[in-house]
Formats: sequence, structure tokens, C-alpha cells
Amino acid sequence: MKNNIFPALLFLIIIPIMLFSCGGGAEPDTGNRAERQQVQPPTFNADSAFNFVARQVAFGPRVPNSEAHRQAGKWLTETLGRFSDTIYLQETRVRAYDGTVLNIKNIIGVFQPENRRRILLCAHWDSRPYADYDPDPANHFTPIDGANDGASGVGVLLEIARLISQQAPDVGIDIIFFDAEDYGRHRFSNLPDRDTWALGSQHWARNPHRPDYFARFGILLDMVGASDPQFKREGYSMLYAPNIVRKVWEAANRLGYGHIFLNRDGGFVTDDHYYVNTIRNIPTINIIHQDETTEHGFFPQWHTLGDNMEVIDPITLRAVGETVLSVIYSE
Ligand code: AHN
Ligand code: ZN
Repeated sequence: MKNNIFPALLFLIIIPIMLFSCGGGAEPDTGNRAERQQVQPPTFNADSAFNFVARQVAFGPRVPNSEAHRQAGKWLTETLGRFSDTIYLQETRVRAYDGTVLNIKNIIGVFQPENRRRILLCAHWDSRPYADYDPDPANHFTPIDGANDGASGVGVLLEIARLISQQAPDVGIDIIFFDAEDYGRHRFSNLPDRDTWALGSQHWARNPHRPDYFARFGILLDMVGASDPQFKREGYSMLYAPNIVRKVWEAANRLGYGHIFLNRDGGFVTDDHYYVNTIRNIPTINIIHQDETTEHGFFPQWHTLGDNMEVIDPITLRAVGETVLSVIYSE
């Protein structure tokens, strides 16, 4: 027995050691990270992402303090909680621009908490209390579905969460669904507008779920579900995280999405990433649909009752999802 097992052990132990230590170029994956080839990311399922958008919208407008908001928050916490290693629920009260006290929740899913190399992915899960750009003035103070403005980014991130729970990338991922992004001052109000948007991310940036929290970079998804979108290089993203914009736009180009991720500068948008950049100092970009043919500069149904499931196109969800996956699986 002894005599027979020794050559077998040699074969099992010595040969693999030789293979891994030769470094002759046959195994590029053993080189350093910068030279390393991208791992094949898992396949983004656009129907699954679409379904994650539809499930949110089915609760009704997710306006803070409403029953639909409570129910949607519970479902998002359970759903993200199923995919992630650790879930944090950050509940607080904030004061809106008009004095309304809002009960809000930031929902945070952590993957590989022990990994020190981290990437932050985020979107807002609340929807706007006012359709203040609706063509019909009778609708100006009606809450919106926010299928694109809000739910689309969350839908893409839930699909990404599902995929990374099955096949972990080399980096740790934090997915944050920010609350109360869209409770900003309405267009008929004379009250001051400063810092009235993105209340959930302002709170998180000052009180992160872990006091020493840091990520190499962040990606915010906002309005990533309408047909034929244009993602231009958003102003604050270029100011605070130009290398991340380049990295993401290059990934999109490699995947054949250069007609969506345009190599053109867009406007500056005060959105969740602004506070992640300025308060938490994490270089964070915003992938956001900008359209210079509309009066407000966003997709045509922005802040109208028309921002419902009819505007959601799985092709767009896929383009964004594949791009983000490509970036995180090559880090
Ligand atoms: C402003 O209009 C100042 N910010 C827009 C941010 C936003 C609203 N994103 C989605 N809805
Ligand atoms: Zn909005």
C-alpha cells in the first residue's frame, strides 16, 4: 500500500505546484490584478430585472409616510436580504423642504463583508409625491409610479444582487437603496431648494452603516429603464470621479452600447451621488438619462404620471446591467 500511494501523492501534490509556480505565461490569472483578464460575468436576465421593477411599481407610489412605501420597503428589505450576506436597515426621520417629517429607510445589502476592496452600487427606492411636470395641471400634486425614476435602478441592482449571490466577484459589493431622493421642492414652490433632494443619501453619507465605511468607487443608477436612453457624462461625476466615468463608458463601448453611453458631456444633476462624493468622499458616478430636447433635461415622462411600467424597456435594463456587471467582475 505505502509503496503505491507515494507516487500517487507525488502526482497529486507536486504536479499542481509545478503548474502554478512556473509562471511561464500559460496561466495569465496568476499574474497581478492589473494584467489579469476579466472573469466572465454571469448573464444578466433582463426579464428578471423587469419583474423586479414591476414588483415595486405594483405597491403604488412609494412616497415616504405612505402605506405603499412601508410595504415596498418591507419587500425590498426581504428581497435584498435574501441575496446579500448582511442586510442593514437604516431608519430615521428627516425634515423635508416644506417642514414635513418623513419616516425614511435606507436599505443596505453587503456582500463579502470581510473583503477590504469594495464597490458601492446605489439607486433611490422612493417615488415622487408630485407629478409637477405632468401635461395636465390637475395631476401636478398626484404621486407618481416612478417606474423609471427610481424603480428601474433598484430593479437592475436586485438582478445584480441575485447574480452575485450565485457567483461572487473578487470585490466586496455594497448595494444601497436610498430613500427620499425625490421629495425635493416642487416647481411651484417659493421655498428654498438647496439640499431638498436626496435626503436619504445625505443622512447615510453623514452616518454610514459602518463608521469607517469606504469603497474604491460608487455607481448610482437613476432612470436607467426607458427606451432609447442617452447616458451622457454627468457633470458631478466628471468633477469627482472622471476615471470611473471612463472605466464604465469603456466597458459599455466594449459591450456594443456606445450608442447609449455617449462620449458627450451632460448637465450637473444634484442627485444621491453628489452627497456620497462631497460628504463621504467616495468617488461616485451617476448613470442617468439626460435629454436636451425636453424642458427639464430628463426623459420625456419625468415627474409625470406617464412614468409608469409602459416606459420600461428590458433592452435598456440589460445594457446597464451588463455594463455594471462587466465593471465589477473585472475589478
Ligand atoms: C434636480 O432636479 C435638482 N435633481 C434631480 C434629481 C432627481 C430627481 N433624480 C431623480 N429625480
Ligand atoms: Zn425624480
